[in-house]
Amino acid sequence: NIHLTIDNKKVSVPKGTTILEAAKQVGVHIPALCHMKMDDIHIENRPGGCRICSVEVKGKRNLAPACATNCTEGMEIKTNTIRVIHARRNILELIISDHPYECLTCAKSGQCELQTMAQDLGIREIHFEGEKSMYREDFSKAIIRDMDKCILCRRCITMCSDFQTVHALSAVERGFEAVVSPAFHMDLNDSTCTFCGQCVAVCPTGALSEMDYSKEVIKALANPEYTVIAQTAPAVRAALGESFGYPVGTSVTGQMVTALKDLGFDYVFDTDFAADMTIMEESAELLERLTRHLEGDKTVKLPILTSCCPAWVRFIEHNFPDMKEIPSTSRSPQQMFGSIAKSYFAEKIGVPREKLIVVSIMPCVAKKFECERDEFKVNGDPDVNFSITTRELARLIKISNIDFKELASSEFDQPLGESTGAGLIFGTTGGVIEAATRTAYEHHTGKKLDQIDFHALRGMEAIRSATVDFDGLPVKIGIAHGLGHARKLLEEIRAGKSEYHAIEIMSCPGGCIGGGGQPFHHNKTSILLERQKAIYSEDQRMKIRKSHENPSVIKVYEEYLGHPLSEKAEKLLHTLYFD
Ligand code: HC1
Ligand code: SF4
Repeated sequence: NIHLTIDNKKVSVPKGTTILEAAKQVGVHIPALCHMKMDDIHIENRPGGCRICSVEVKGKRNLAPACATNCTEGMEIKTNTIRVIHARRNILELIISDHPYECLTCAKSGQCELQTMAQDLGIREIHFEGEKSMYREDFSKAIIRDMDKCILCRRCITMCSDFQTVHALSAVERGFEAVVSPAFHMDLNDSTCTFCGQCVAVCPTGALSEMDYSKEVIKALANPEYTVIAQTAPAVRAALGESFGYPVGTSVTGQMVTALKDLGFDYVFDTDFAADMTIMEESAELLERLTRHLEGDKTVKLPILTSCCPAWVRFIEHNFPDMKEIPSTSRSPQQMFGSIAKSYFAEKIGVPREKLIVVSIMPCVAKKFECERDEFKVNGDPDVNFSITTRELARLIKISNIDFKELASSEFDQPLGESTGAGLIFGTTGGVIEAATRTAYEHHTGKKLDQIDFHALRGMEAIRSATVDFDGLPVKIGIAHGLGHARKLLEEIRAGKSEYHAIEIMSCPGGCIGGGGQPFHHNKTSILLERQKAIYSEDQRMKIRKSHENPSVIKVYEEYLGHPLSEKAEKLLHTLYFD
């Protein structure tokens, strides 16, 4: 171990520890802007670029960046001398001099790390003059890039390249013209971006934000010609409370439903209902492929891959176009919901589909892109009209002057609001495949599961695997969250080395609970773990915990679809990607 002092506090750390990490161990806070580290998902961004974390090292002429300087024996470090504070303030002023003063209207206001730091360091005037705006804004279907607000911290590049292996973003040009951008200054829409939103989730400023559809939703709600329906994704309820001061990991399902009713939605339904339908279809597909495989059919492709994550779908389309037959053809719950709402439910209440507006509340920004895909439109009318994020919903609630903390809880409307614990656990990594296992096991074996919780499928490890015994048939299951980890599993399949029968893939760290549209986690993976706990404990409390036991789902099959994989189900609930 190496021994040193930080602000006169003795500390002993292993070789290779940075000053920033060592300082944390003795409770010394060193401010940092570009640095980001998320241990549980093995992500680190330390370009040593912003220099805000500069500290004084005895005997050295220059200040040292704490995030990029390793501790050495006998070091004496001071983190808050006049010289350090002066340097930090100067650096921050220089950064701000090249940043627009739009705090009052910026989407990130109140959550912006640059704004917070300017307050913390007491910046009251800027002594430097920066360049005029030189970048155009880039509006994709899901994400807005406003590069005037970029501080070149490169956290987005780390997420996009290291974690997702998408490499849609990199730093181009030099000096004042330097900008983070897709190659050749392309728009995100034309790039290989998957719209996973992980760059948005870690951006310290308002340079990257979600495309905001709140105004469109407000207009629809105010128009008496429309019947407006909300569907809420599983992961939203586990994080929405954070925007209203609830402790992390508080499920606010009932209050969320009340808030949506107060906002004026005619029906408040649950995406979890459609997640149960997804399980009906996807588990039927899995069993069909497995049976044919066991019968020696060489044309059948295994493993089957879940396909409810739209960023993941876009990733496989771009990177593995030779593997078309592998993903499940089942649409995502968001899209199954839209399709059933605008057919079965529209017929039930006698409203023509053009007069029905479906709004989804999602933890995700890629869902905005998904509902605009041509596969999910009927004569140009999208099955889901608008998808808004958890953050946009929180803003809508605040705009409407609803006091969220004072709301009583209420129940989802019926029939598309009935759901099970299986639909709910979709919100966390491992949940989709656990839900599918609960149903596929019972359908395959004809036996009741004694133990519904498949602990072997849970956790936060990047790639996990387990073998589930289907009454003598060992079913091998793989799970990956993060597209870089998914890539590894796909390369195994391509090389003919995969032993899995079924694989769940989600793009975001932790699955949807870590989606790019959730309240900002400020790079704390502990927040994702708390949200995950909230999801599993709500599942425990649910009366029904298996998708095939959802009475409203059973009814839709009886009244409308027939059975999973029927002709009508194929038409309304399945799709083919890769077009
Ligand atoms: Fe998800 Fe899904 S779980 S993709 O993570 O399959 O967004 O929450 O709604 O569609 O149900 C997201 C969450 C969500 C879909 C479901
Ligand atoms: Fe990369 Fe995802 Fe951001 Fe697209 S949305 S640029 S894929 S991190």
